[in-house]
Amino acid sequence: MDSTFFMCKPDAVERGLIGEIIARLERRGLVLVRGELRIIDEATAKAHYAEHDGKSFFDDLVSFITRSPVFVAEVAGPKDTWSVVRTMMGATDPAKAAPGTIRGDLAIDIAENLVHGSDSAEAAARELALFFSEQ
Ligand code: IDP
Ligand code: MG
Repeated sequence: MDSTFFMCKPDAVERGLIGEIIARLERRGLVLVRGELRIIDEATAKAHYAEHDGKSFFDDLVSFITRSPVFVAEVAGPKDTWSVVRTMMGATDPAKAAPGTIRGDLAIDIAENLVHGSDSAEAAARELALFFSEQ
C-alpha cells in the first residue's frame, strides 16, 4: 500500500464534515490507516506551509489552520495515493473546483477550502513524518 498525508481543516471539523469527507475517500477504496483530532501549534503550521512563507495570505493561513482542531490522517491506496486524493479534493479555489470533488461540492471560499492533501510522493513522506513522527 502507498500512503499519503491528509487533513480535514478547522472549517471542515467546525462544520461537522469529517464523516462526509472521510466517507468519500473510503467509498473510493482508500483506507484510513490512522487519524486523530489535534490542534496544530504555530511552529508546526509554519513548517507545514513553509513553501507559502512570504505570500500575502501566509499569516491568515497560519491563523486559520491553528484556530481549532483539525483531523490529521494517513490514507492508503494501491498506488499514487497522493494523486488520487488530490483529484478527489478538487482545485484549491473551491469556486473553480469541479462538481463531484470535495471542494467543488462542499466549499466556496479559497481560504476555507476544507481539506489538505500532499501534492507529491516526497511531500507525502515529509508531511507524514511531520505529523506522525512520535507515533
Ligand atoms: P492546496 O491546498 O490546494 O495544495 P496551496 O496553493 O498549497 O493549495 O495553498 C495552501 C492553502 O493556502 C490553500 O489550501 C488555502 O487554504 C490557502 N490559500 C492558497 N491560496 C490562497 C489565496 O489566494 N488566498 C487565501 N488563501 C489561500
Ligand atoms: Mg499545497
